[in-house]
Formats: sequence, structure tokens, C-alpha cells
Amino acid sequence: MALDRTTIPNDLSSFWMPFTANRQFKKMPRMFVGAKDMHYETSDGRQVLDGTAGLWCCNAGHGRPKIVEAIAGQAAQLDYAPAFQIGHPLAFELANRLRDMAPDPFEHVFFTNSGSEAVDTALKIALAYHRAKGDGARNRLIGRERGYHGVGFGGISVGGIVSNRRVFGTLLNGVDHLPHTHLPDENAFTRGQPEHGAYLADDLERIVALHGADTIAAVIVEPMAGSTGVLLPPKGYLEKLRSICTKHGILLIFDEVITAFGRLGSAFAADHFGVMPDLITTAKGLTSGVIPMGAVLATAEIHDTFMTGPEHMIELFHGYTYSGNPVAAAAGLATLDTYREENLFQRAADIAPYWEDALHSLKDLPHVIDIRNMGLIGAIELEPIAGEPTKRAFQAFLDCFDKGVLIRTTGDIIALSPPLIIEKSDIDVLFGTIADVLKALN
Ligand code: PXG
Repeated sequence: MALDRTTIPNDLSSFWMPFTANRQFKKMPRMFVGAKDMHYETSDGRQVLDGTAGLWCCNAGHGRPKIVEAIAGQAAQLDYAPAFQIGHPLAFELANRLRDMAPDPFEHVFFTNSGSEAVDTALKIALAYHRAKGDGARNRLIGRERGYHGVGFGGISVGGIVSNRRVFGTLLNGVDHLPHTHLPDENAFTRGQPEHGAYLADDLERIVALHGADTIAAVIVEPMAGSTGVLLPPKGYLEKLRSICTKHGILLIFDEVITAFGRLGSAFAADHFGVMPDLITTAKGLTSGVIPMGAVLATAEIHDTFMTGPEHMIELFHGYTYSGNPVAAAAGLATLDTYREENLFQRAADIAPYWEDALHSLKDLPHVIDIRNMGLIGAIELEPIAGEPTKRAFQAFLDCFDKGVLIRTTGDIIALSPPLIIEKSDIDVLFGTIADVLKALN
């Protein structure tokens, strides 16, 4: 019997849903059963405009033919190949393509299956790199408040979201945090990078003075923090972080799980900001969200540090059953082809001013206390209901969903990150709907 892909099962109890209020959801489920280009289709047959590219990942839009065909073809040709001590062509091909796309220093690619795994991989590479150089006391990792680096133990340790950390024990030792860069008093309603706050990077000097530079392996930040509500780097901030890291021999990791693959109008945020880290983590847009895949990009300097010792020895004791999985690699190649053929990164850059104007036109609507944007990303921060944080924004999410528009909320912030194929007419519908919802919201 063919699998019914569109009917909701009677029993929803078995699936323990991630980052979801399970009991609330199962009383009033919202289900997607199809997707094409800019729209989802719900189980009750409605079209929903995708204002979030799924979860910041479907950068090429939905149901893109080249990606669909590549996956089907690869599953039939070679469904799986052992990831250790045996290769298959597409993983090498995809690594080469990423190298060619990435800023110059990045010559090597380590594949993972998610952003969380990419983060843990990058942290491990950073620690092992210093050890390989004979600098083994560099064991500390520095993250940032309000940072999101996935949900592995490494990622939540360097991450800065209290609820993602507090019930999970003692986490990694030797982690410290920079202050976040969100300064609403100075920077509210800024378009693009805010003016104030570069000095916040100087806190790294305080941390260095406290612990000693020779104990610190790496600093990890999102060049633009997505999950905690689109927190932009103040002008000069990333440059400062870079120079302090360089001065003290500390590796700088950019977590580009959200910002890579066109979100800011260029392939990587490192290009966009003109600041080069030592390691870059990616996932999401790498396969346009269609098949799980992540990757860590490393400079030749870091990679080559491991390539010593007897040739028959494994250089890095790390990897996943599905690192460079053939079907994922095929999806990745077809996704990069789609980006290139449709010039989607440039398209995002070209439409970004229209996006920015439409977003900031909501400035005077009820409850709006800040609006911020960059590339094809936007955030609308709402005044929380006194004593009931998150409730107002979640209601906005539900109301938008009813009106055929998908937004994402985090706390009382509406975060938007549409597929890069979005048209001006879609932008009008998106912000028109959000405006209607905000006007009617309690
Ligand atoms: N780093 C960053 C910067 C991320 O944004 C991860 C790591 C983890 O990736 P995986 O693939 O393990 O989920 C992320 C993920 C949201 C939202 O709505 C954001 C993410 C995931 C789900 C929801 O803000 N980011």
C-alpha cells in the first residue's frame, strides 16, 4: 500500500517533538504536507507563504527540480558508502566546490550532518590543533551570551541561551562567555550594522587577562546571531575580535550555519563583513535544508598541522557514519548549482533594500519596540505582555499562520529569513499580513 503522505494520523503521541510545546501542539496540530517554491501546503489544503525558509535553511526555495532529481538519482546509483577509509566521488567534488566558493584561506572541508555536529567538530578541531602544535594548555573555549551553536554538549556549553543549558548538568569545563551585542537603547531601529558597541569585543581582553591567553583555544561567535532574535554585529566589532584573537594566538570560529549560502547576499558572512575567521561552520543552506548535512571549513594552516606523523595513522579521530553521505553530497552539489545558475546570492543582495524598506515600514505599529535587518533577514521586536513573556509574539505567529504566512518567533521577537527566491509581491504579502496581525494583536 502506498504511504499516505497527506493524512494526519489519529495518534500523535509517539513523536516527541523537538523544541515544541508537545501537549499544546497535539491538541491543535499544524501540519505541512507539501511545499513548492515560496509556499507550503497545509493538511487542510491551504497555501502558506514561507517567511522563514523552513528553519533558516531552504535558501533555494522548495521542491527545486535539480535538487529533487539529484537525490533520487544518487539514491539509485549509490545509496551509501562507508565514510571511513573509503571514498565516493561526490563528497570530494562537493568539498572542492565549497573550497572554490569560500574565502581564500579555506581549503579543506570536514562533513557533518547538522549544524550542531559542525560546531562540536570545529571546537574539537580547535582543541586538537593546539595540541598538535605542542600548545596543549589551550583548553578553554569562549562563546557569547545569547549565542546559539546547536544542541550538542559543546554547542550548549559555548552557547548563551539559559533554557538550553540549565537542566543539562555541568556542561564542558573551561568555558567563558563574551557579552552579547544587543544594545537596544543605542541601536534601536538601525538598518544594517549598528553604530554602537564595537567596544564589547574588548571584553575578550578581560577574559584573556583573567585566564591567560595560553589557556584559550578558540572563540566562537555567530557573525550575526540568528536564533536569539537577529542580533547584528556593531560596526568594527568583528574586526576587533579578529585582531584580539590574532594577537593572542586564539582561533576564531564563525558559526555560519545561518549566515552562509546567500543569507546576507554573499556566499559567507566572512565575505560580507570582510573578516576572516580560522574555522567556519555551516549546515542548513548547504543542501537547502533538503537532506541533513553540515560542514566545517578549515584553513590550510589548520588542516596541514594535522598532516604529520606516519602516513598510515589516522590524523583526526573524529567523524560520523554519514559524513559526506552520497545522497547528501548529491543534494549539496545540486543546491550549489541552483544557487549559481539562478544567481541567488546576488539576487538576495539586490532585493535586500526592498526588503529593508518593507520591514521598517512597520515601525509605528502597535507593540513594535525595535526593527533590525541585514541581507534577507529581519527582526521585529515586540513589547512583551507584562508578566507573560513570549505570549504576544507566539500569538502573532498563530495569527499569521491562520492568514497564510509562516513567521518564526523567539522570545517576543519575530524573525524572518525567506527563501532567496522571494519576489517583491511576496514581500508585500508577508509584511502586509504581519501588519494586519500586529494591528489586531492584544
Ligand atoms: N549554529 C547556529 C548558528 C544555528 O543557527 C545550529 C548551529 C545548529 O544546527 P542544527 O542543524 O544542529 O539545528 C544552528 C541552528 C530558529 C532556529 O528558529 C535556529 C536553528 C535551528 C532551529 C531553529 O532560530 N539554528
